[in-house]
Amino acid sequence: MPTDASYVNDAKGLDLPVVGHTYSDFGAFKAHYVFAYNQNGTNVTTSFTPARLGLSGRVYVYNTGTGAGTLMDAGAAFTENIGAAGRGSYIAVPVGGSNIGFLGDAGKIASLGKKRIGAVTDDGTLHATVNFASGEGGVTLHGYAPSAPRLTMSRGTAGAVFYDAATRQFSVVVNASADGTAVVNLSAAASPATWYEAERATLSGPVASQEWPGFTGTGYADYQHASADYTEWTVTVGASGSHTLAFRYANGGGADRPLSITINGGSAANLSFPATADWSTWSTVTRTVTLNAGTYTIRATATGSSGANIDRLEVT
Ligand SMILES: [Ca+2]
Repeated sequence: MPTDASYVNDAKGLDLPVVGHTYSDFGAFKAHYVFAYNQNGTNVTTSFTPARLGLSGRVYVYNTGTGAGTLMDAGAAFTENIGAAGRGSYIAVPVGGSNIGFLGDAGKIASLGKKRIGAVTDDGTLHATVNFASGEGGVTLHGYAPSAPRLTMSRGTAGAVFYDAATRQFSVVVNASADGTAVVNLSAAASPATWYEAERATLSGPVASQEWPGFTGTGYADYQHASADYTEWTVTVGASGSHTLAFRYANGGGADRPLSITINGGSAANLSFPATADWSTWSTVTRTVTLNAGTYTIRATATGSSGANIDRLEVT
């Protein structure tokens, strides 16, 4: 069923992809499935606001086609380019006190369908009941965690938990107990590093792109010009002292593509972004700075050569 927002768009004749929506209801925990397709081939951007689906607080939005996900506030708009003939399929789940964004069965489109996932609660630990068919083998569960998750089993058994620190996604294979169910308990420590995706920063010149895979969030900043183009983040520093600015990037251009870094418009200093093997190989360069607690704007400006593809800024 289309959301109210897409009915409104149709009624106004606006050129926006239709967004459909359904959900799996576990009481306080609801997993929302969002479907977008390009109705008329001219507008390629889909957008929805998780709060308007009924979510609040932190949410994790996962693209079931690309496997990319982004942690965001429910009140913000999730926007993604789905291409001229595109379709987009997303799962949006709440991220509660456990810090886990639980996406359910990695092998199912309705990954938190009630036939597979019987219950989900989050009381600081996320508890999920997994239902198995008679004689069924292992089921792969997956989701978001800001750091390697802790897993215990109340019923059934589990293999090793795989955690990818670059994407902040985990997966684990669980097996049923004799009663045909498994109950997993998951939690994760909040990460000391805060991520700021480039595609959600202020882009003056660079465009948000998704052409090359391996990015986090919903894309990266693709610089267009050899000078003046900039990406500007607003970041919050909690404690005064030495901090690391880590820029994740890809540079398949074969040579260094330095960017000029300024903080609050202060003195500029170039930072090297050396070539990576290709445009889908991502690396990180860092700069150490001393900052007092507070809010800062950090700008990365093209200085004589088009910039690398910038995925995100991490501040620790
Ligand atoms: Ca990104």
